[in-house]
Amino acid sequence: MERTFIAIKPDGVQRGLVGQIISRFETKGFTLVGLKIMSVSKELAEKHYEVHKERPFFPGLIQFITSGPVVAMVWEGEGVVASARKIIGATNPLSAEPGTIRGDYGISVGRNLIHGSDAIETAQNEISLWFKEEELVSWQPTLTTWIVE
Ligand code: DAT
Ligand code: MG
Repeated sequence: MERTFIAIKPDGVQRGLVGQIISRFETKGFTLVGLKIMSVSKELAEKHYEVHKERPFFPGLIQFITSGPVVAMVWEGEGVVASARKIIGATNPLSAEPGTIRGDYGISVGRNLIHGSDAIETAQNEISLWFKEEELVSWQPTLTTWIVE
């Protein structure tokens, strides 16, 4: 089953939005299979954002993501990678549609609340970077037949 990596960034945690953000994925019908709050090391942050290492915003991005607790999650379900990106909204919260997480809660690209994997392969790499296999729980919610035909 398809899985994606989602992280609530330090601004989302500090602003007390963890519950509301988790709710968006839960009520959509996706299944939470991994969850932890953690301090992010510089090494993990740099690996996670490696594709952006030449960009001018990279140092600020690493500083920000390591500046406070992050809530790391793995969500599962059909089409979850692309759907989660839609739920999250555009990278710049000012361009993100109302109804998306970034569209509803943010105004600044450097404080955009949440990360979501951008493709299935990226998701697999990010999940193995952030979680050990034994930290993930495969389970079948009893509600499934009411959500998936
Ligand atoms: P996304 O998080 O939507 O996948 P991305 O992968 O292009 O966006 O960039 C990763 C993060 O880097 C993004 O969430 C916020 C930061 N970022 C991106 N572009 C930026 C910019 N022009 N200025 C400042 N920060 C930026
Ligand atoms: Mg990205």
